[in-house]
Amino acid sequence: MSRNEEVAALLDEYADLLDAKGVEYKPRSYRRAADNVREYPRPIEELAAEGTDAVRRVDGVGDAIADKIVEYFDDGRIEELEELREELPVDMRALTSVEGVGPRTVGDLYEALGITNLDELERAAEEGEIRAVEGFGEKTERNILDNIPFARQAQERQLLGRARPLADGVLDYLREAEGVERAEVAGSIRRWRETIGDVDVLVASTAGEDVVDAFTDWPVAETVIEAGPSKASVRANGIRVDLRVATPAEFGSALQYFTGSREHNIHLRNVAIARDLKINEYGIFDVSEVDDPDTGQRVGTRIGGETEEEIYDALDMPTMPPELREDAGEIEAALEGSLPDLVGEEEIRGDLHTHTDWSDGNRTIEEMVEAAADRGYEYHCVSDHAAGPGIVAGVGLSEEEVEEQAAAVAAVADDAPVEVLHGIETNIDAEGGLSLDDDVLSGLDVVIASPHTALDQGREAATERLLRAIEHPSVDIIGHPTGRLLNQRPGLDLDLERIAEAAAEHGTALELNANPHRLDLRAEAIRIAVEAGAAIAIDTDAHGPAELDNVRYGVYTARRGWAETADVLNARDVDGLREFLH
Ligand code: DGT
Ligand code: CA
Ligand code: CA
Ligand code: ZN
Repeated sequence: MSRNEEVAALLDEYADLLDAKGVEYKPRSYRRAADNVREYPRPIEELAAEGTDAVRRVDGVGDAIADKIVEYFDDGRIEELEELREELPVDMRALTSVEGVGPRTVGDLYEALGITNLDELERAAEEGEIRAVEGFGEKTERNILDNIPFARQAQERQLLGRARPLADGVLDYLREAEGVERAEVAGSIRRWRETIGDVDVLVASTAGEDVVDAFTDWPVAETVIEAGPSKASVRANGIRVDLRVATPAEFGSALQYFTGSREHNIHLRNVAIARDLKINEYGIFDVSEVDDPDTGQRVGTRIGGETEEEIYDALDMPTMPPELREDAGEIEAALEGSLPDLVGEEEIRGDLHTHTDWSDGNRTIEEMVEAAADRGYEYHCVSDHAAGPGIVAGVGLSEEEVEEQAAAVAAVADDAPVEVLHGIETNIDAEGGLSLDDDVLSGLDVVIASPHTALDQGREAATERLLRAIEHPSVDIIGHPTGRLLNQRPGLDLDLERIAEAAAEHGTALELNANPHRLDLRAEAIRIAVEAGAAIAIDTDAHGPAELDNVRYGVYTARRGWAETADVLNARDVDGLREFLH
């Protein structure tokens, strides 16, 4: 790992603080240097070890900046930056996330009112103190006040499950708009990250301004944040959406660039440099005849860029799915020809974890089974809550109710168009014990065991607890293994290697709960599970028919975890599934 990003962040911070103090010009050169350090293909610490002259080889880095970088690696700090931090002890990141508040405003407000954070900013605005500061007026104050709630929210990343439908909507809209040849999402949303900073949209068109006009007229857009000839940003449903327009000839390279991740792109660019190629958002260029490829964006002989395939192809790689582009070994695998053959959405044959109105679901067994059939599934498992720790009294099923439900499920199964399985979601208590007796559990088709309480216990206890459930002969699936809720609680801290190995050994599947608030196990854990040979069950935990659609978030998260079709329990046909369950 190189430390370029770390140094770039310090230079950016330095620039912000200079800005806040009203210094002219200098901030710009620090930001430029930060960008170039960030993108520099070699580790900056190697240059720093060679001395100031070596560091100056980075574009835009002069003596003053090079000295600071060397100082940072020598002393672990930059004296002048420390001084500025002391002079201006502000939460720059939070304050500048308020629309209309830049570093300069932060400096002025600190000087005049001593404001250092969002709470203080809000209080000053509410009390009318800001309008009294020179250069500020009532309107600015009002704007600041209006924008603070959004700034607070923006500090939290949006759930994929909220951002993705918005992204689908803007694509549908843009694809109908005048002058749009292609429209795709890019960025983290195209990589299906579990949370999203903003939604990036890329359009191929020769009529940039028309596309920008259509975009800013999108009925869902609440506010236009900025609009230029070939890019614009709006806020919609509280989420920032960035549009960029590329020419059709450069669309592929722009899509590749803006899909990221940044780490993937940096690694890819280094592969290119080693072959005398240059890639950027404008294309892929042969620069073997060029003395200094950094002199411009479109230097050398252009060899592709209309499609993403042309870029990867020129580097002797298959075009890898966006979900893999995290620089987590995918480039090495692509060069070796060993990329995984990822599970696909259409390969899921049924949902193994769903609820009905027998517990806290909102539909009958018949309605849920019908919804599964409508989706084209081959099987469907009814798995209501068992009464027990963490389940509201009266909601979970008692042993008698499980027996009664078995008869009800059998009645529906008789003439259902899909195979109907009767399961239960039992609770794993803090010590690993299960709700319901063994003889009840062993009579069911599917037993899901989930942790619902004591989600803050330590790693050792949490791991032991789950291991006990994994080893239980009746348990088929561990439901939402960590119990995390995105942006709300971290869930159990598990020794995943041990969990995954035990799951593989005992033939217990680990769930990838596709509910967008959960996505549990997360992608990185799925990868560990798959490597250990554990089966993955991609379940929605649906409490109504519409939630069955959440399966796509599970599938794409599984893909981010390098899961192949054979790794996924509910990609098996009924016979294969039954074999696993027995
Ligand atoms: P997010 O929005 O925080 O969830 O994450 P991303 O990955 O969507 O990041 P974003 O929106 O800042 O930028 C979109 C993509 O554009 C990013 O994944 C890679 C590319 N990109 C943006 N800035 C840079 C950069 O400075 N260098 C490189 N190599 N790529 C960049
Ligand atoms: Ca983004
Ligand atoms: Ca963006
Ligand atoms: Zn459930």
